[in-house]
Amino acid sequence: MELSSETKMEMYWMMLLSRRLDERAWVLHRQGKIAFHISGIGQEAAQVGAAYALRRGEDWVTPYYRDLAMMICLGYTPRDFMLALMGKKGEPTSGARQMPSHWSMRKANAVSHSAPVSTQCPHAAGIGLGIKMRKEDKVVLTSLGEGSTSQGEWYEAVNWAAIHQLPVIFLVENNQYAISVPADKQMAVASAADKACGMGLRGISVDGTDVFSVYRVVAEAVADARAGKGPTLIEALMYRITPHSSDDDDRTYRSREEVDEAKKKDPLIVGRRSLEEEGLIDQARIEEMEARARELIDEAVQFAEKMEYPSVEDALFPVYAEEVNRG
Ligand SMILES: Cc1ncc(C[n+]2csc(CCOP(=O)(O)OP(=O)(O)O)c2C)c(N)n1
Ligand SMILES: [Mg+2]
Repeated sequence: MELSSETKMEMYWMMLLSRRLDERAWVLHRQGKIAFHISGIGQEAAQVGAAYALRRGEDWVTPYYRDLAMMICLGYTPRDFMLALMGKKGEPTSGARQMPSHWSMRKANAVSHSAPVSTQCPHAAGIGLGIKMRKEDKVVLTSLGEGSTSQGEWYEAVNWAAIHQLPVIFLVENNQYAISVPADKQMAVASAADKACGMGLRGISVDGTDVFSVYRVVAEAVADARAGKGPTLIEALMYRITPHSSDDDDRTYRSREEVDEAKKKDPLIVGRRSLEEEGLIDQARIEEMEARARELIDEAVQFAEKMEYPSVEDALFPVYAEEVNRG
């Protein structure tokens, strides 16, 4: 489970690339080039840490809309993201029919989710049951926000996974808010992980701004799941640095001081600090990464801008079973 220096650097790169992509989405929105963006800024460490604890491409994921960094780790590209934001032809998750950030990717075993929050959790429990019945050496990870742990679907999924000891990891990305509602108005317990004790599974809370801590905790849960020890609930604590979405004005419900304070624990700062302490990263290396990210993102934006919109006929795909192998 020890990470090599190379892998640690790669994880940092994944966080950096996702951050810059996400920031570009905000710019494109303010330029009037895209209609909507929902951001994962501040949540990259949890997503990258979790993704690296999986056998990517073999294990299953049912992610949620903030998981850009997780998807990047699974092979989603800057071009894919830009095509989705602009609703252009060739968008790989749904042929540009889903909202942006409603990910899925067949080659990565990443299952599409729909707009009602937590509905990806029963999907994960079902996939977990399938894995168990087929005796496959796989796990499934689902992610959601802390507000979404108020949903009935979530309780049903966790309860089911615990009863049947399914290989499921429930990753709660606790970013302190559900749109404008703070976490203490969503739950009476101090931590979403505390909810586990009422349902008979392990519940662990971890610093979700530290990519390597999240990796360790999720890797352990994955090892348990593979060993037949059933599901784990993991709460990764972080802060939603941006407004809920490009349609939200967070100044109406939280102070700038609060946001500025949280930014001190930005996952990119935390990650950089630990790599610096190990002597793995310096300013020159960071600048190199920044330049590479800018180049990739500029290219992706240009590619998507030039791409046409899907044709009317494309709306029929994949309505009929004979078409499902396309793409
Ligand atoms: C069932 C359902 N109710 C309400 C909404 C509207 N909605 C979209 S995101 C969201 C907040 C979810 O908060 P949380 O689970 O903490 O995730 P976060 O957005 O903070 O990452 C809400 C209420 C929805 N999509 N689905
Ligand atoms: Mg939240």
